Amino acid sequence: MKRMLMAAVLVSGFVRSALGQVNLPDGFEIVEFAESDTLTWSPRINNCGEIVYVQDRLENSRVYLYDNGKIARLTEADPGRGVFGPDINDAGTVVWARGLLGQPKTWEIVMLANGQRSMLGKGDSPSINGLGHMSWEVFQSYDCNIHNDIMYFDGATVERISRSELTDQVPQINDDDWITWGRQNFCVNPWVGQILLYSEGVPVVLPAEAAQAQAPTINNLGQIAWGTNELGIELWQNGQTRILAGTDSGKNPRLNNLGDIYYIHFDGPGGTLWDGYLYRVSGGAPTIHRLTEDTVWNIDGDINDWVEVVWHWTVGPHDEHGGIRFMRRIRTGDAEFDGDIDLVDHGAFAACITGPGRVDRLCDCRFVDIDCDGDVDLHDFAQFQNAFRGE
Ligand SMILES: [Ca+2]
Ligand SMILES: [Ca+2]
Ligand SMILES: [Ca+2]
Ligand SMILES: [Ca+2]
Repeated sequence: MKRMLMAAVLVSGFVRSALGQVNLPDGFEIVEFAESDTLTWSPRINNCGEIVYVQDRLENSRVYLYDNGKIARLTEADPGRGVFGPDINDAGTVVWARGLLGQPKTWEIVMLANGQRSMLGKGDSPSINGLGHMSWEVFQSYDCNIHNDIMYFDGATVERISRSELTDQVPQINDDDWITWGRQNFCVNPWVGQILLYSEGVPVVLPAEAAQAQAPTINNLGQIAWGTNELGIELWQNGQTRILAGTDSGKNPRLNNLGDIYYIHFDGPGGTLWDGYLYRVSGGAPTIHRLTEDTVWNIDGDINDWVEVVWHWTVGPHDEHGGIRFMRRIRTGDAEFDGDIDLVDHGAFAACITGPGRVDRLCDCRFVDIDCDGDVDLHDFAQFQNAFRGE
């Protein structure tokens, strides 16, 4: 039996702010959900458009799953013990950490797969790949650095792949079980940071121009990108590192498997506002799209292979009011986004028909749920027919 609790079906509202210099890619729109007074954070998205995120302050936080307009709560409130850092893969397996606020020795990894929950051991900051393999960190001790072991889970056993006297954190894994993470030294001033890659049994340091490399992201092309404090986004591939032109002082990048990157950048008067940006290569020549320009902070997020981007926003650094923004594909009946609505799309539509009534995990069929009510039925077909051009 599924243990998730269903929340009310959401009514998504369009972003209301005037977005002056915003330059969304063609065929996308931004919707908002999960607005709250008590923190909404840490969204991750898979290729089915499913989004996991955390809501509420850490001591009382819970994991939620957004799927094509519906929100389900995956964890119950457990006063004093929070959840954080969720991730989700295309199979719908969700993983997160839970534990007591400020007591990292209590933190442990929880996996939810096919309605079954399991505990995988101590740790936090889990990252899951398409095979259900994972990486995470395990707190050991701290001085001026936070000593974390970096772990690899192959679906059956957990193995430690790194231990250092520096600050190793936030490992990310791709489908080839390559694991990358940042290693900082905060015992020197200014601090310094390196990016590591574990792909052949021993961690190696990747060449970086930046002295303060941090927070890497990895994809299935074997690309690794990270933020720097001074240079913009650096991208490593096949032994070479280069700086991505135009991403000056961009931070916290997230790669999809096409090489597109969501990142954030300090904008606005006095450098007081963060905005979300998309560095896109899948549309042809690299283009930079500014996704937001308003008076709130648009911060960390994630991107999938449909170039859909999710991130969280907050009123400001000391304000817990905020929510999730989701840049999704506009639904026109074009099922594979090649710019037309033809017999190929007609075939996709026919294969996706569900009849009336919400269906979970529509996945790629969500794109022909044209009226966004969770099914693919005759109402959607009527809209499809109006748009159909034949050929
Ligand atoms: Ca098409
Ligand atoms: Ca076509
Ligand atoms: Ca319907
Ligand atoms: Ca529908």
